[in-house]
Amino acid sequence: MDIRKIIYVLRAIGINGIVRTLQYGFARDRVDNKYSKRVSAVKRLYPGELQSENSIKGGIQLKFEHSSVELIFLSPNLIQISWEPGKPPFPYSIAKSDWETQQPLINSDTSGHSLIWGDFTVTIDNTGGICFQDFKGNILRRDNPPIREGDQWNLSTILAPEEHIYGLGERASSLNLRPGNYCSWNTDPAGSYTHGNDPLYIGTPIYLSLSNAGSYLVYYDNSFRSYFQIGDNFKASFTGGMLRYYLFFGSFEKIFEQLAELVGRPCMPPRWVLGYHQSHWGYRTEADIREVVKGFEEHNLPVSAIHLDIDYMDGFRVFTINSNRFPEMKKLTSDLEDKGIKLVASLNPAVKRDRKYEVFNQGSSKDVFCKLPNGKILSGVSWPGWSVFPDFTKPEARKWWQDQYKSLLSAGISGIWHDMNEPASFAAWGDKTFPISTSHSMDGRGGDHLEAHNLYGLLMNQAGYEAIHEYTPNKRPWIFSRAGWAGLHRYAWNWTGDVESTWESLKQTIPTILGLGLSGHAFSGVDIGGFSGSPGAELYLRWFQMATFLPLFRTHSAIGTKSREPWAYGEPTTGIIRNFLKLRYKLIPYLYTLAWEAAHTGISPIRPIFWENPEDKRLWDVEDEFLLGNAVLLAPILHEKEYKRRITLPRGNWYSFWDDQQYIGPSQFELPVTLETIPLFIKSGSLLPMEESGKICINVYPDIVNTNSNHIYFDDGDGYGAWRVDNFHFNAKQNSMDISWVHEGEFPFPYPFVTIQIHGKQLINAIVDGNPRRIQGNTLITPIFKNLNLYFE
Ligand code: MIG
Repeated sequence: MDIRKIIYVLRAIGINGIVRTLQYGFARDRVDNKYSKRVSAVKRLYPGELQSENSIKGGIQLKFEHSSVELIFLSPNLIQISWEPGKPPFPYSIAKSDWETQQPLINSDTSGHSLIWGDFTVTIDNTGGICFQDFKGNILRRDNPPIREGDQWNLSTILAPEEHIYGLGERASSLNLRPGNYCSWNTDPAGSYTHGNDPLYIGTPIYLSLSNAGSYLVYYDNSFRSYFQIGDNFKASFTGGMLRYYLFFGSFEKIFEQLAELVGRPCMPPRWVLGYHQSHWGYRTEADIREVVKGFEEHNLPVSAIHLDIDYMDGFRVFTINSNRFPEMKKLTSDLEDKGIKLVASLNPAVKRDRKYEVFNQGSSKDVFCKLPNGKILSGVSWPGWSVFPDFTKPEARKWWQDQYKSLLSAGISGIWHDMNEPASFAAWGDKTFPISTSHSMDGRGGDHLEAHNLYGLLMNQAGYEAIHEYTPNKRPWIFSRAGWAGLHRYAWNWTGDVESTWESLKQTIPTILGLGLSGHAFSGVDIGGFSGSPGAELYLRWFQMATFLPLFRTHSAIGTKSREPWAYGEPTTGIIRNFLKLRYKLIPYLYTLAWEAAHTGISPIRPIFWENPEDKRLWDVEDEFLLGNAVLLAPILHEKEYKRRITLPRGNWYSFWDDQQYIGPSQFELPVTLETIPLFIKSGSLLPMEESGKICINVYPDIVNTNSNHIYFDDGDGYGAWRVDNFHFNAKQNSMDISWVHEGEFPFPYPFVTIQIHGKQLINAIVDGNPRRIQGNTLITPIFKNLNLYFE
């Protein structure tokens, strides 16, 4: 621990807190020494001799001397493989189990069995090695026979020399995870981290492989602590459970749609969430909050949400509100609501061990807290001091926890922030979480912390989501969470936690968020300016400019750091930030459409640029750019005093957002930049809807080679009422362009007129549904139409 970290910890938890972290360290070690299974030397067991084979629904089951395996096609693009022995995973992450499997074609010969359905073939040989191929015979993946060592499963997958690996949840690593060693064990790095720290808060064992043969995705449905060594081979080790994994094949779209079907789709957020959020661990009172709001008003800056960090509580007692600091929370939330600002409140799973505290007493009498093997309630250390923790793997505990949200929701809190749910318990050394031997219900079937740990955050989010759904049924729940697992996005967004306030961490944000998206976590964000320090004006500005294009757009910072509101740095920073804030708000129709798409497809709005053309290898390692949906490519500025940067564009024609200059891809070039902007490109053939002062402008970027379809989604912004999707079909030529417009859904088009703005061409004439219409420069204002014919110079 460096001195800064010690000061941070002292400041945050005080001397008594530090003593408790020592006590907890001893207590945890004592418990684990007493109850943990002692493993003596174990044999490495290969599957051994093949003994029998059976055909089962959707596939085949093979029994070997030491293990058995089932291979099941759930769909033509999805295969489930389960090696036993070992406990089957409790299906917390799984949203769909009733797949309409068909019987694949099975070819058997003396060397093994091949299963064929659709475009994919799986072959298992008589030693338990498995090979996955597409219809052209390309080998997508090859698994050696898995090895069993005691309770542990080891699987080694042979990688092609050029193969790239992406995902594995939240990683402070390069975008391509190869080579590298990673662990899946949700971990609070305690106050700050940067490039190279592993594991972090979300260790989802999902990755995408990209090689000359194509790509596939794998989900290891095993929540036990696991290790991944990526070198010549991909070696995965799971410390318990059966070895169950799912493999997804096909185009990226197909892969991610199937993943979303298996682990569930992200939830559609309310529209306000896409605005700007202001947070600081240090806003302590109602007066602080009102002051911040006033700052936004005085500086003419828009804001949609203010966050309450743990100081709003009464002595960090979860689900309480400190009545000295917030005497009238309800009045505060409704005053802010009048200004279009929501309050979001932070929650931790730790419940203070305090006999005068209702939540603790109730939870104790309902028997919802985690216990040790001797039946005693587990005590850990968190903000409130000695604390107990709900066992979210117990249905009664989830239900009880769910009931607690009522008070916050009825005080008008609109969004919930779940923190410390890795779960974290402060310890002076060792693993800052529960003892491994902690017993968990696992919905009645029992398990220890080795199995339940990684699921803890997911299940806390489930309880929270269901609470909001129940108590405010006309609102869409919005939670964002620090920890999670596969399926997290059914309930919550996430943010990347306590990143350092350094240029290095700014740069790290892009691969981290891209990796989260490729692991099925569609909506993420980062503390703008970093969490743990006080960035200078330029770093804050560059961070802000990048985050303008991320789903969660929030400034947040640690206690004791300098106050960091968008006006904190004075001019020219505030003015530039104001422009980016305004741009963000203009882009909300586009962002909202992407959120709606993600809620249907599971595909993150934030994608690596290789998404555009996976065959172009020059794109495979690009980790300083990203795509926002299909239309927008960002190349943020990630270095101090950088006034030109190298741009890589995928194939296609790209327009600079700022000046409509056209660039043809695939290409690489240097682009001069200023402090005022970051490079931003729009793909030809796209439309970019932008809203301002109740008016909508549809920016049209013609593509004279291909026809293109684009759409925009609208609804009321919250709840579950009517919606509409406006589909625009583009057919552009050198000198003209036709746009046809049809819509689905009942929600009325929310604007009386649309402005059509043409980019990259000189407009000379426009015909709307057969009638000429006046143009002004490259702009045309018209009511809704069916057909628009545009003529260019
Ligand atoms: O142990 O609630 O990541 O965003 O400000 C620190 C205080 C607890 C960690 C979160 C951070 C939050 C802080 N929390």
